[in-house]
Amino acid sequence: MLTNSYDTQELRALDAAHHLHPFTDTKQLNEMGVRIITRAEGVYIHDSEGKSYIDGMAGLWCMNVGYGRREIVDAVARQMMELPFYNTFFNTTHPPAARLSAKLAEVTPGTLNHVFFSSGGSDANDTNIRLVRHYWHSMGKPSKKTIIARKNAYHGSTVGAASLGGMTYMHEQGDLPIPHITHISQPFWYREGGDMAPEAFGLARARELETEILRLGAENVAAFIGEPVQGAGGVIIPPATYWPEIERICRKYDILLIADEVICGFGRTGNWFGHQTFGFSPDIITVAKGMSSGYLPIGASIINDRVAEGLIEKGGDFNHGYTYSAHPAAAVAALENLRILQEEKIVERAAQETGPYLQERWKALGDHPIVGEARICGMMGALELTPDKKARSRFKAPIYTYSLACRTASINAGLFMRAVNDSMIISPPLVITKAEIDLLIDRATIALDAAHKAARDAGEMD
Ligand code: PXG
Repeated sequence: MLTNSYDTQELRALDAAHHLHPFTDTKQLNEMGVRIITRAEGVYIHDSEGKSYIDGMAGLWCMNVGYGRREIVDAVARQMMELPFYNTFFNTTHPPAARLSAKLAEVTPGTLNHVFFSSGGSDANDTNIRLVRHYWHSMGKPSKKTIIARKNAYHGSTVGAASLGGMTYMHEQGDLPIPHITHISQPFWYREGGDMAPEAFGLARARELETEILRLGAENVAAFIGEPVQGAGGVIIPPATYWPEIERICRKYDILLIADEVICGFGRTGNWFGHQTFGFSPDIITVAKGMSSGYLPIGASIINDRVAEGLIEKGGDFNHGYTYSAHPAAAVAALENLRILQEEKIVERAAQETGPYLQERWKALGDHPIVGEARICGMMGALELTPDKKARSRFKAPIYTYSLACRTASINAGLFMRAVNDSMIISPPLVITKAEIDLLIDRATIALDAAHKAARDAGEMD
C-alpha cells in the first residue's frame, strides 16, 4: 500500500548521517535539512510534508512521459519475473536488448543504426571516448586520439565524461581533464557575444573548432563532442549558424561528430533529437534520460553505419562493456516509454501544440524588469537575470545571489525551477498541459518578482 505519512525528522536524520549527495556541500545541506520527495504523478511531485510542486525540471531533465505510468511499471514487473537479469557479453542476448536496439535504430534518423548500451549518460560518454579511439586505431590512424569538447559543457561525472565536460569546478577535483581532451569556447551569445550579431557570433565560435584542429593537427584529432543545446550549462541555445558550420569543419578534416543527446533526445527540443532541430547529422549520439523517462537507468551510444562498419569489419574485439549494458528490466522500461512516446504522439504534440504555447508565455517573461533574455527551444528554457537589460550586465552581488532567491521563492510558490549562475531554467515533462503551463508561468512570475524585490532592496536596480 502507498502511504504518504513519512516521519520527516527521522528520514532527515538518517539522510544527514549516511547519505552523501551529488554536487552538494553536505555540511551545508545537513544544517538546512533536506527536502524529501515521496511521490509524484503527471507533472506534480509531493514532499513528505504534504506540499506539492510542478516539476519544472522533469526530474532531472528526464521525465518526458510524466510520472505514474502504470504501463511502464507493469512491463518492468513482467520482465523481472521472466528474466530480471542476464548479460550480453558472451555470445548471448535477450529479447529486450534485441528489440530495444532495433527500436532505437528506428526512431533515430539517418544511419544511426548500431547501439552500445550503458546505464546512463556518463558511462555512455566514456564508451564514446574508447570507441572513437578504437575506431581510428582500427582504421590505421592510431594518432587520431584527441577529442575536442567545449567549455561549460556537461557530459557526466565519470573521469572520462567529466574530462569531456568543460566545468572547471569539476576539473579542479581529481586532476581533470585526462590527456588528449581539449576545450573550445561555447556559443553563449547572451553572456559572451558582446556587440556581435548572434549569427556572426555562432560562426565565429564554430570556427574556433577549425583553429583548434589546425593547432593539434587533424591527424591527431578523433572527434568533436557537443550537446545540441547545453543543458546543465544553462540552456544555451546556439545561433542557427553554429551547428552547420561545426559539421562542415568536422567533414573537412575527417573528424567524427558526436552529439550528446542525453537531454535533447526524445522530444525535448521539438524533434525526436536535438540534431534534427539544428540541422546536422552526427556520427554518434549519446542518449539516456528521456530514453526511459527515468523510470529505470539506461543509456546508450548510437553509432552510424560508417563508424559501425569500420568497428565491426576492422576492429575485432572491443574490450569494453558494463555488467548492466542492456539490463533487461531497464530495456523494457525504455521500450515501453518509447511506445508511449510514439503512440500518444507526445513529441509531436509537444512540438505543435503545448510547446509553442509554453514558448510564447516563457518569452513574455522577457518583459519582466529583472529578465535580460528569455530563451527557449522546444521545452527547455532559460531566463537571464540582469540589473540592466540593455547592457546585459551582471549584479554587483556574487553570482547566484538573486537566482537562488528566485529559486527559493519559486519552490515556495510550488514550482521546481533550477538556478544556473544568474539564470533560471526549466525543462518540464513533455506531457505538461496548457493549464499546467499557465500555473508554471504564474509561479515563475511570483519568483521573479521576489528576486526583483531583493535586487531593488539591495540597491542593484530600480
Ligand atoms: N550528458 C549530458 C548532456 C547530460 O546532461 C550526462 C551526459 C550524464 O548522464 P548521467 O546519466 O550519467 O547523469 C548528462 C546529465 C544538472 C544536471 O545540474 C544535469 C545532468 C546530470 C546531473 C545534473 O543540470 N545531466
